[in-house]
Amino acid sequence: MKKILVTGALGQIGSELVAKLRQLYGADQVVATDIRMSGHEVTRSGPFETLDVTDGKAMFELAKRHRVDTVIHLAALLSATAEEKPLLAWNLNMGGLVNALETARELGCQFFTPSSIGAFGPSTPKSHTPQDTIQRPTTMYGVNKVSGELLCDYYFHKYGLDTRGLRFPGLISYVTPPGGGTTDYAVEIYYAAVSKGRYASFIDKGTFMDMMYMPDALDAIVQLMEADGSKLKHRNAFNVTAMSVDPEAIAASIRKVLPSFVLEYDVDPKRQAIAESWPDCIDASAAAEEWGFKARYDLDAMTTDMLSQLGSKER
Ligand code: AKB
Repeated sequence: MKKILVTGALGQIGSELVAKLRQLYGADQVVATDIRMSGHEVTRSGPFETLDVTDGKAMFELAKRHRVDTVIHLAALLSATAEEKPLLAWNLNMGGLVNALETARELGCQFFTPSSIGAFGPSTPKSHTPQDTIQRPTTMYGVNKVSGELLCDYYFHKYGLDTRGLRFPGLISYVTPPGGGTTDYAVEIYYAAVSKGRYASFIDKGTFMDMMYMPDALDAIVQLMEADGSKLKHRNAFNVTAMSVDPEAIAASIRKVLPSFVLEYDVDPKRQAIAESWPDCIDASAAAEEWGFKARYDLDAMTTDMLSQLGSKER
């Protein structure tokens, strides 16, 4: 039976991933950690400890005490915040990652950490971005993500550590809102549609980025972690996506359910510049070939579910 340590467990991915892993492997088998302690369900539904991922010794001792055999390292600053605080981002994103890799190496754990479409940059092919291509990102977040992909490859080649990872697109969910990301507009738009019937997007019309609904992202993590390692060629940076959308496409999908929804624009030049440096749509065929990745939700299926889940929260 797996014993899994999750960092960043109260974040957008972590809060839902911990619940899923506890369902799959048993509540006591998943040790959730985060720098903050909150009244979140994750802190009550199984073991929870506060952990600052920049403290490598604390991480190692916690992992050893709980006898974990898998480390899922999620704690990180997202793209917009990282651009505001580049040094903090370097220290947290890279320092946390190397501590998590060292913990996994010393304890012989399987390892997962997410990369992102942010690992690409303006010189990357924008459309159907291949799995293996130019990666010269111009954001601190992107620099962290490329370095992270390489570092995970290094730990695999040098130490035989079973490292795995996905390049996530924007993730959309109704459970825990993201914070500090460039793709956050695609989550805010649904909350605003339900609560106010209108939304002012900080990303401009015609700016396409990849997105994926959270249930697909969680399935992808579990599927990749359970995949036969001998079949993986791209261990640490699989392109995954479910749709390529701009704000107008999401609004049109919302209007199929809420016809009076109004989309306006209040473009944030900083986040717009980040978005423009990323691909329009990435190619996820390597993930499909090597471990069977397939997203279940397209834009309309995701919209229907998001609006009904948020609507029932609102009532
Ligand atoms: C962000 O916008 O920073 C993240 C990401 C795509 O990695 N959602």
